[in-house]
Amino acid sequence: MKSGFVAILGRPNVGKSTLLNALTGEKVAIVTAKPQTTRNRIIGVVEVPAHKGTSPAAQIVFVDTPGVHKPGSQLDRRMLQEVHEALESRDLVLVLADATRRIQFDSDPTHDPKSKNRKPNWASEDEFLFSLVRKLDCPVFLVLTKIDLVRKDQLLPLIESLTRQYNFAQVIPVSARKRDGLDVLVRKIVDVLPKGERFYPKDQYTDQPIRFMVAELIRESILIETGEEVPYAAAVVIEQFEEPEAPARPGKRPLTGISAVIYCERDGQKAILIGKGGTKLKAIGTGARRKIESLLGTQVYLELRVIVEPGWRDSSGFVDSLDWRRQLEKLGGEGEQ
Ligand SMILES: Nc1nc2c(ncn2[C@@H]2O[C@H](COP(=O)(O)OP(=O)(O)OP(=O)(O)O)[C@@H](O)[C@H]2O)c(=O)[nH]1
Ligand SMILES: [Mg+2]
Repeated sequence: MKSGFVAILGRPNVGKSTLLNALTGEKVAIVTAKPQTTRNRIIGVVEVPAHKGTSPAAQIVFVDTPGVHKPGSQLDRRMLQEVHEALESRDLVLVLADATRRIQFDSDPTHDPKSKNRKPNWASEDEFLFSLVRKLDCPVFLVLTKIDLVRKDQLLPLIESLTRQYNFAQVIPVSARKRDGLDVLVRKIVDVLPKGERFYPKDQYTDQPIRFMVAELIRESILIETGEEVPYAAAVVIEQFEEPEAPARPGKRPLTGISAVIYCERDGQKAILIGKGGTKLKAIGTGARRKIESLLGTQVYLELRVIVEPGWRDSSGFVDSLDWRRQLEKLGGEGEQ
Protein backbone atom coordinates (compact mmCIF):
# COMPACT_ATOMS: atom_id res chain seq x y z
CA MET A 1 0.00 0.00 0.00
CA LYS A 2 1.16 3.53 -0.80
CA SER A 3 -0.24 6.81 0.50
CA GLY A 4 0.57 10.48 0.62
CA PHE A 5 -0.46 14.11 0.34
CA VAL A 6 -0.47 15.83 -3.05
CA ALA A 7 -0.90 19.62 -3.05
CA ILE A 8 -2.56 21.22 -6.08
CA LEU A 9 -1.00 24.62 -6.71
CA GLY A 10 -1.47 27.31 -9.34
CA ARG A 11 -2.62 30.80 -10.29
CA PRO A 12 -6.34 31.59 -9.84
CA ASN A 13 -8.80 30.03 -12.31
CA VAL A 14 -6.43 27.48 -13.88
CA GLY A 15 -8.78 24.60 -13.00
CA LYS A 16 -7.45 23.27 -9.68
CA SER A 17 -10.85 22.58 -8.14
CA THR A 18 -12.22 21.11 -11.38
CA LEU A 19 -9.30 18.68 -11.40
CA LEU A 20 -9.91 17.77 -7.75
CA ASN A 21 -13.58 17.03 -8.49
CA ALA A 22 -12.73 15.00 -11.60
CA LEU A 23 -10.16 12.93 -9.71
CA THR A 24 -12.45 12.19 -6.75
CA GLY A 25 -15.61 11.81 -8.85
CA GLU A 26 -17.43 13.97 -6.28
CA LYS A 27 -18.29 17.66 -5.98
CA VAL A 28 -15.71 18.33 -3.29
CA ALA A 29 -14.92 21.94 -4.19
CA ILE A 30 -16.99 24.66 -5.80
CA VAL A 31 -16.03 25.74 -9.33
CA THR A 32 -16.85 28.96 -11.20
CA ALA A 33 -15.51 30.89 -14.18
CA LYS A 34 -14.38 33.68 -11.80
CA PRO A 35 -10.87 33.79 -10.32
CA GLN A 36 -10.34 33.40 -6.54
CA THR A 37 -13.26 31.04 -6.09
CA THR A 38 -11.48 28.78 -3.58
CA ARG A 39 -10.62 30.40 -0.24
CA ASN A 40 -9.59 27.40 1.91
CA ARG A 41 -7.47 24.34 1.37
CA ILE A 42 -9.76 21.47 0.47
CA ILE A 43 -9.01 17.78 0.82
CA GLY A 44 -10.22 15.20 -1.69
CA VAL A 45 -9.32 11.55 -1.12
CA VAL A 46 -8.82 9.10 -3.99
CA GLU A 47 -8.51 5.32 -3.64
CA VAL A 48 -6.43 3.73 -6.40
CA PRO A 49 -6.68 -0.04 -6.91
CA ALA A 50 -3.50 -2.06 -7.56
CA HIS A 51 -2.53 -1.87 -11.27
CA LYS A 52 -1.89 -5.15 -13.15
CA GLY A 53 0.63 -6.37 -10.58
CA THR A 54 2.97 -3.48 -11.50
CA SER A 55 1.86 -0.92 -8.93
CA PRO A 56 0.34 -1.38 -5.45
CA ALA A 57 -2.98 0.00 -4.22
CA ALA A 58 -2.76 3.59 -2.98
CA GLN A 59 -4.64 6.32 -1.19
CA ILE A 60 -3.93 9.78 -2.62
CA VAL A 61 -4.93 12.73 -0.46
CA PHE A 62 -5.23 15.71 -2.82
CA VAL A 63 -5.16 19.18 -1.28
CA ASP A 64 -6.74 21.88 -3.46
CA THR A 65 -5.57 25.41 -2.62
CA PRO A 66 -6.65 29.00 -3.29
CA GLY A 67 -5.15 30.46 -6.48
CA VAL A 68 -1.77 32.08 -5.77
CA HIS A 69 -1.93 35.87 -6.04
CA LYS A 70 -0.20 38.71 -4.26
CA PRO A 71 -2.26 39.49 -1.18
CA GLY A 72 -4.01 42.84 -0.73
CA SER A 73 -6.58 42.24 2.03
CA GLN A 74 -6.51 40.20 5.24
CA LEU A 75 -8.65 37.63 3.42
CA ASP A 76 -5.99 37.37 0.67
CA ARG A 77 -3.28 36.89 3.29
CA ARG A 78 -5.31 34.11 4.89
CA MET A 79 -5.75 32.47 1.46
CA LEU A 80 -1.98 32.56 0.95
CA GLN A 81 -1.52 31.11 4.44
CA GLU A 82 -3.77 28.22 3.36
CA VAL A 83 -1.43 27.64 0.40
CA HIS A 84 1.61 27.60 2.71
CA GLU A 85 -0.07 25.15 5.07
CA ALA A 86 -0.92 22.83 2.17
CA LEU A 87 2.72 22.97 1.07
CA GLU A 88 4.05 22.15 4.55
CA SER A 89 2.85 18.55 4.65
CA ARG A 90 3.02 17.06 1.17
CA ASP A 91 4.82 14.31 -0.67
CA LEU A 92 4.31 15.79 -4.12
CA VAL A 93 3.14 19.09 -5.60
CA LEU A 94 1.21 19.53 -8.85
CA VAL A 95 1.73 22.96 -10.41
CA LEU A 96 -1.23 23.63 -12.70
CA ALA A 97 -0.95 25.91 -15.72
CA ASP A 98 -3.79 26.86 -18.04
CA ALA A 99 -2.94 25.57 -21.52
CA THR A 100 -4.90 28.42 -23.12
CA ARG A 101 -2.77 31.14 -21.60
CA ARG A 102 0.28 32.87 -22.96
CA ILE A 103 2.78 33.42 -20.21
CA GLN A 104 5.22 36.25 -20.21
CA PHE A 105 8.01 36.30 -17.68
CA ASP A 106 9.76 39.51 -18.64
CA SER A 107 8.42 42.61 -16.95
CA ASP A 108 6.17 44.70 -19.14
CA PRO A 109 7.64 48.19 -19.78
CA THR A 110 4.21 49.58 -20.69
CA HIS A 111 2.89 48.68 -17.25
CA ASP A 112 1.77 51.86 -15.58
CA PRO A 113 0.56 51.36 -12.00
CA LYS A 114 -1.42 54.62 -12.18
CA SER A 115 -3.39 53.68 -15.29
CA LYS A 116 -6.96 52.65 -14.55
CA ASN A 117 -7.12 50.36 -17.57
CA ARG A 118 -3.79 48.69 -16.96
CA LYS A 119 -3.43 45.04 -17.70
CA PRO A 120 -2.72 42.78 -14.76
CA ASN A 121 0.99 42.29 -14.29
CA TRP A 122 1.03 38.59 -15.16
CA ALA A 123 4.78 38.47 -15.24
CA SER A 124 5.31 39.33 -11.59
CA GLU A 125 2.35 37.19 -10.48
CA ASP A 126 3.88 34.18 -12.25
CA GLU A 127 7.23 34.93 -10.68
CA PHE A 128 5.46 35.01 -7.30
CA LEU A 129 4.12 31.48 -7.91
CA PHE A 130 7.50 30.19 -9.03
CA SER A 131 9.19 31.67 -5.95
CA LEU A 132 7.00 29.30 -3.88
CA VAL A 133 7.76 26.36 -6.18
CA ARG A 134 11.53 26.89 -5.99
CA LYS A 135 11.45 26.54 -2.20
CA LEU A 136 9.99 23.01 -2.43
CA ASP A 137 12.14 19.99 -1.67
CA CYS A 138 9.72 17.32 -2.97
CA PRO A 139 8.96 16.16 -6.53
CA VAL A 140 6.96 18.72 -8.53
CA PHE A 141 4.87 17.87 -11.61
CA LEU A 142 3.74 20.42 -14.18
CA VAL A 143 0.12 19.73 -15.13
CA LEU A 144 -1.21 21.60 -18.17
CA THR A 145 -4.96 21.94 -17.83
CA LYS A 146 -7.88 22.59 -20.21
CA ILE A 147 -6.13 20.92 -23.17
CA ASP A 148 -9.58 20.33 -24.72
CA LEU A 149 -9.48 24.04 -25.64
CA VAL A 150 -6.17 24.11 -27.57
CA ARG A 151 -4.42 22.31 -30.40
CA LYS A 152 -1.67 19.91 -29.29
CA ASP A 153 1.04 21.87 -31.16
CA GLN A 154 0.11 25.03 -29.24
CA LEU A 155 1.24 23.37 -26.02
CA LEU A 156 4.90 23.17 -26.92
CA PRO A 157 5.91 26.86 -26.55
CA LEU A 158 4.12 27.00 -23.18
CA ILE A 159 5.81 23.82 -21.93
CA GLU A 160 9.15 25.17 -23.11
CA SER A 161 8.79 28.48 -21.27
CA LEU A 162 7.56 26.85 -18.05
CA THR A 163 10.18 24.11 -17.93
CA ARG A 164 12.83 26.80 -18.36
CA GLN A 165 11.64 28.23 -15.04
CA TYR A 166 11.80 24.98 -13.10
CA ASN A 167 13.02 21.44 -13.57
CA PHE A 168 9.70 19.55 -13.20
CA ALA A 169 9.86 15.81 -12.54
CA GLN A 170 7.00 15.25 -15.03
CA VAL A 171 4.98 17.29 -17.53
CA ILE A 172 1.43 15.97 -17.90
CA PRO A 173 -1.27 17.56 -20.10
CA VAL A 174 -4.86 16.94 -18.94
CA SER A 175 -8.44 17.96 -19.50
CA ALA A 176 -10.43 17.60 -16.30
CA ARG A 177 -13.60 18.37 -18.23
CA LYS A 178 -13.07 15.55 -20.77
CA ARG A 179 -11.30 13.30 -18.22
CA ASP A 180 -8.35 13.20 -20.59
CA GLY A 181 -4.92 12.30 -19.15
CA LEU A 182 -6.21 11.64 -15.63
CA ASP A 183 -5.23 7.94 -15.59
CA VAL A 184 -1.67 8.80 -16.60
CA LEU A 185 -1.56 11.53 -13.95
CA VAL A 186 -2.77 9.16 -11.20
CA ARG A 187 -0.29 6.45 -12.23
CA LYS A 188 2.65 8.87 -12.21
CA ILE A 189 1.56 10.15 -8.80
CA VAL A 190 1.37 6.63 -7.31
CA ASP A 191 4.88 5.94 -8.68
CA VAL A 192 6.41 8.65 -6.48
CA LEU A 193 4.29 8.20 -3.33
CA PRO A 194 5.93 6.56 -0.31
CA LYS A 195 4.79 3.26 1.19
CA GLY A 196 2.24 3.87 3.92
CA GLU A 197 -1.21 3.17 5.31
CA ARG A 198 -4.39 5.17 4.69
CA PHE A 199 -4.78 8.62 6.27
CA TYR A 200 -8.57 8.54 5.88
CA PRO A 201 -11.19 5.75 6.03
CA LYS A 202 -11.69 4.06 2.66
CA ASP A 203 -15.12 5.58 1.98
CA GLN A 204 -14.36 9.17 3.09
CA TYR A 205 -13.80 11.56 0.18
CA THR A 206 -13.26 14.85 2.03
CA ASP A 207 -12.66 16.24 5.52
CA GLN A 208 -14.98 19.25 5.17
CA PRO A 209 -17.90 19.47 7.60
CA ILE A 210 -21.26 19.30 5.84
CA ARG A 211 -22.21 22.82 7.03
CA PHE A 212 -19.14 24.26 5.34
CA MET A 213 -19.92 22.43 2.09
CA VAL A 214 -23.44 23.87 2.22
CA ALA A 215 -22.07 27.41 2.79
CA GLU A 216 -19.74 26.91 -0.18
CA LEU A 217 -22.62 25.85 -2.45
CA ILE A 218 -24.45 29.07 -1.53
CA ARG A 219 -21.28 31.05 -2.27
CA GLU A 220 -20.98 29.26 -5.63
CA SER A 221 -24.49 30.41 -6.45
CA ILE A 222 -23.57 34.01 -5.53
CA LEU A 223 -20.46 33.86 -7.73
CA ILE A 224 -22.56 32.63 -10.65
CA GLU A 225 -25.44 35.10 -10.15
CA THR A 226 -23.55 38.34 -9.45
CA GLY A 227 -20.77 40.33 -11.09
CA GLU A 228 -18.29 43.15 -10.48
CA GLU A 229 -16.92 43.16 -6.93
CA VAL A 230 -19.92 41.47 -5.27
CA PRO A 231 -18.58 37.86 -5.45
CA TYR A 232 -15.32 38.90 -3.78
CA ALA A 233 -17.04 40.87 -1.03
CA ALA A 234 -19.45 38.03 -0.19
CA ALA A 235 -19.11 35.48 2.60
CA VAL A 236 -21.62 32.89 3.74
CA VAL A 237 -22.24 31.65 7.28
CA ILE A 238 -24.74 28.92 8.18
CA GLU A 239 -26.72 30.01 11.22
CA GLN A 240 -29.10 27.11 11.60
CA PHE A 241 -28.98 23.58 10.31
CA GLU A 242 -31.89 21.45 11.38
CA GLU A 243 -31.27 17.77 10.80
CA PRO A 244 -34.16 16.18 8.91
CA GLU A 245 -36.95 14.54 10.80
CA ALA A 246 -38.51 11.34 9.54
CA PRO A 247 -40.99 12.22 6.77
CA ALA A 248 -44.62 12.69 7.83
CA ARG A 249 -45.89 10.41 5.05
CA PRO A 250 -44.18 7.38 3.57
CA GLY A 251 -42.70 8.10 0.17
CA LYS A 252 -42.08 11.76 1.04
CA ARG A 253 -38.44 12.83 1.29
CA PRO A 254 -37.19 14.16 4.65
CA LEU A 255 -36.69 17.92 4.93
CA THR A 256 -33.55 19.75 6.12
CA GLY A 257 -34.09 23.32 7.34
CA ILE A 258 -31.16 25.66 6.73
CA SER A 259 -30.83 29.35 7.40
CA ALA A 260 -27.77 31.23 6.21
CA VAL A 261 -26.43 34.76 6.23
CA ILE A 262 -24.72 36.32 3.24
CA TYR A 263 -22.29 39.00 4.37
CA CYS A 264 -21.20 41.80 2.05
CA GLU A 265 -19.30 45.03 2.64
CA ARG A 266 -21.56 47.83 1.37
CA ASP A 267 -25.23 48.82 1.05
CA GLY A 268 -24.90 48.87 -2.75
CA GLN A 269 -23.72 45.26 -2.74
CA LYS A 270 -26.62 44.29 -0.50
CA ALA A 271 -29.04 45.91 -2.96
CA ILE A 272 -27.47 43.90 -5.83
CA LEU A 273 -27.62 40.65 -3.85
CA ILE A 274 -31.29 41.16 -3.05
CA GLY A 275 -32.28 42.52 -6.47
CA LYS A 276 -35.55 44.16 -7.54
CA GLY A 277 -38.31 42.76 -5.38
CA GLY A 278 -35.94 40.11 -4.00
CA THR A 279 -35.52 38.39 -7.39
CA LYS A 280 -31.73 38.04 -7.21
CA LEU A 281 -31.75 36.53 -3.73
CA LYS A 282 -34.44 34.14 -4.87
CA ALA A 283 -32.34 33.04 -7.86
CA ILE A 284 -29.30 32.56 -5.60
CA GLY A 285 -31.42 30.50 -3.20
CA THR A 286 -33.01 28.33 -5.89
CA GLY A 287 -29.65 27.55 -7.53
CA ALA A 288 -28.04 26.70 -4.17
CA ARG A 289 -31.00 24.68 -2.88
CA ARG A 290 -30.88 22.22 -5.79
CA LYS A 291 -27.20 21.53 -5.22
CA ILE A 292 -27.63 21.23 -1.44
CA GLU A 293 -30.47 18.76 -1.98
CA SER A 294 -28.26 16.60 -4.13
CA LEU A 295 -25.44 16.80 -1.53
CA LEU A 296 -27.70 15.89 1.42
CA GLY A 297 -30.12 13.58 -0.36
CA THR A 298 -33.06 15.30 1.36
CA GLN A 299 -35.44 18.10 0.51
CA VAL A 300 -34.12 21.45 1.68
CA TYR A 301 -35.83 24.54 3.01
CA LEU A 302 -33.32 27.37 2.60
CA GLU A 303 -33.65 30.80 4.16
CA LEU A 304 -31.16 33.52 3.17
CA ARG A 305 -30.52 36.93 4.74
CA VAL A 306 -28.06 39.62 3.63
CA ILE A 307 -26.08 41.61 6.20
CA VAL A 308 -23.61 44.46 5.57
CA GLU A 309 -20.39 44.03 7.51
CA PRO A 310 -18.21 46.97 6.38
CA GLY A 311 -14.62 46.03 5.58
CA TRP A 312 -14.90 42.40 6.77
CA ARG A 313 -12.17 41.30 4.37
CA ASP A 314 -9.70 43.30 6.45
CA SER A 315 -10.90 42.06 9.82
CA SER A 316 -8.79 39.12 10.95
CA GLY A 317 -11.45 38.22 13.55
CA PHE A 318 -14.16 37.98 10.90
CA VAL A 319 -11.91 36.15 8.43
CA ASP A 320 -11.03 33.68 11.25
CA SER A 321 -14.70 33.07 11.90
CA LEU A 322 -15.14 31.82 8.31
CA ASP A 323 -12.47 29.14 8.69
CA TRP A 324 -13.98 25.86 9.87
CA ARG A 325 -10.62 24.42 10.95
CA ARG A 326 -10.02 27.40 13.24
CA GLN A 327 -13.57 27.16 14.55
CA LEU A 328 -13.11 23.47 15.39
CA GLU A 329 -9.79 24.19 17.11
CA LYS A 330 -11.46 26.90 19.17
CA LEU A 331 -14.32 24.59 20.18
CA GLY A 332 -11.78 21.89 21.10
CA GLY A 333 -9.84 24.41 23.21
CA GLU A 334 -12.99 25.53 25.02
CA GLY A 335 -13.95 21.91 25.67
CA GLU A 336 -10.64 21.28 27.39
CA GLN A 337 -11.05 24.12 29.87
N1 LIG B 1 -12.72 23.60 -21.08
C1 LIG B 1 -12.26 23.33 -19.86
N2 LIG B 1 -12.55 24.19 -18.85
C2 LIG B 1 -12.07 23.90 -17.62
C3 LIG B 1 -11.29 22.74 -17.36
N3 LIG B 1 -10.94 22.76 -16.05
C4 LIG B 1 -11.50 23.87 -15.52
N4 LIG B 1 -12.18 24.56 -16.46
C5 LIG B 1 -12.94 25.82 -16.24
O1 LIG B 1 -12.06 26.80 -15.73
C6 LIG B 1 -12.75 27.66 -14.79
C7 LIG B 1 -12.01 27.70 -13.46
O2 LIG B 1 -12.05 26.41 -12.87
P1 LIG B 1 -11.75 26.19 -11.31
O3 LIG B 1 -11.64 24.71 -11.11
O4 LIG B 1 -12.73 26.92 -10.47
O5 LIG B 1 -10.32 26.88 -11.20
P2 LIG B 1 -9.44 27.06 -9.88
O6 LIG B 1 -8.01 26.95 -10.30
O7 LIG B 1 -9.88 26.16 -8.80
O8 LIG B 1 -9.76 28.59 -9.53
P3 LIG B 1 -9.61 29.37 -8.11
O9 LIG B 1 -10.26 28.55 -7.04
O10 LIG B 1 -10.35 30.62 -8.37
O11 LIG B 1 -8.15 29.58 -7.91
C8 LIG B 1 -14.16 27.09 -14.69
O12 LIG B 1 -15.00 27.84 -15.54
C9 LIG B 1 -14.00 25.66 -15.19
O13 LIG B 1 -15.20 25.15 -15.75
C10 LIG B 1 -11.01 21.85 -18.46
O14 LIG B 1 -10.35 20.82 -18.35
N5 LIG B 1 -11.53 22.21 -19.67
MG1 LIG C 1 -10.63 26.55 -6.92
